[in-house]
Amino acid sequence: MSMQETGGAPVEILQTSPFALRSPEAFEATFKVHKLWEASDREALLREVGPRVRGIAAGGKVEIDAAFMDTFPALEVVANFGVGYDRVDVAAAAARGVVVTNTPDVLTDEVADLTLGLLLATVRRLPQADRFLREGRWLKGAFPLSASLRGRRVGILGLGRIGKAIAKRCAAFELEVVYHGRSRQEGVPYGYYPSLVEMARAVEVLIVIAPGGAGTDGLVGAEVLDALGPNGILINVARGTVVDERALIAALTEGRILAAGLDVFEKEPQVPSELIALDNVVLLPHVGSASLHTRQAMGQLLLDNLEAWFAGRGPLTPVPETPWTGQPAPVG
Ligand code: NAP
Ligand code: 8YV
Repeated sequence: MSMQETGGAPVEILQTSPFALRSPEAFEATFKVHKLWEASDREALLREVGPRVRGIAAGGKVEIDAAFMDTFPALEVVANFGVGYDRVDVAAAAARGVVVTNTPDVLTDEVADLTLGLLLATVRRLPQADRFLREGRWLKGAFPLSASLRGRRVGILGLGRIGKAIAKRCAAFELEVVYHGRSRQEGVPYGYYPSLVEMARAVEVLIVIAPGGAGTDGLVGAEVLDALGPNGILINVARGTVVDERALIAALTEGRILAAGLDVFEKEPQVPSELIALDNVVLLPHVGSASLHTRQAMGQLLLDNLEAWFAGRGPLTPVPETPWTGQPAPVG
């Protein structure tokens, strides 16, 4: 089914970066898709198609800010590839009557699985053990005994969809879970800490899975890391910006925390050389949701949002800052 405007022309979409789709052919048969990353002259492409673009399929590092949105006077919807939408200026979108959608739920279990894998890898030093074997060092002696997950309390910063899935997995590992967020949640079986520093003081593992953006910038800084303490393990699967990277490097280097497992970084894909040089960190290239199965499900949900919007049914998963008011989109 192609989305036709009056007069027979297909709805035009700007795609900012490549992402997984079960059927890219279906996407391109449904919409006229302009691929920003393939353009030899991006400015020229934007000048040419900007006035006709009604939807943006957003992913990768492109910031969808107010100035970028102004390139598209007919813009109705920004469909974000990912549940985190910190690269989209949702206030600017709301001010323009543009709806923003994201991809919640379809990646929750995948990211939670990865988080437990990263936690185990960090505490039991699995990548270091793998390197030890490959380098032939086992032939000369046993791998040094590691720290243990046993007896640790886990504090979750951000007990949302993914945070709850992580908490369930932690319970299966017989780990006590507590959480911090801006408010206490009714009906959850985990202890609540209104203060992040107090929670860090009470746990030996801190898992960060709150959204990025201005509200959480540098939330985990020196004070929180010092409260976590020399036996403490930090796991960040949220956004690099939530953790003060310089403070983290200092705490790891000086043994003020034990170890860290990081899937995200402040300026990814740039990772500070100081982190790479450390032996008490496990570093992953932002792979929380990165299985084919889950990335295709995310791509499908993005596409379903665009199709629903341009069929006049409204968005399937709008972000809270741009709720759908029930005004149908102009039917294409
Ligand atoms: P969610 O359901 O919206 O949960 C977010 C949680 O964070 C909520 O419990 C919220 O609780 C808390 N929170 C929000 N602002 C906060 C603040 N300023 N201080 C403390 N807590 C705060 O989102 P989700 O689906 O679980 O996803 C969470 C995030 O994970 C995404 O935004 C994304 O950045 C990241 N993520 C990373 C990967 C990866 O590949 N590594 C994959 C998927 C998602 P309160 O409202 O009570 O504060
Ligand atoms: C993706 C994510 O890696 O959903 C998110 O917020 O961080 C990940 O699932 C990313 O959005 C796509 O590059």
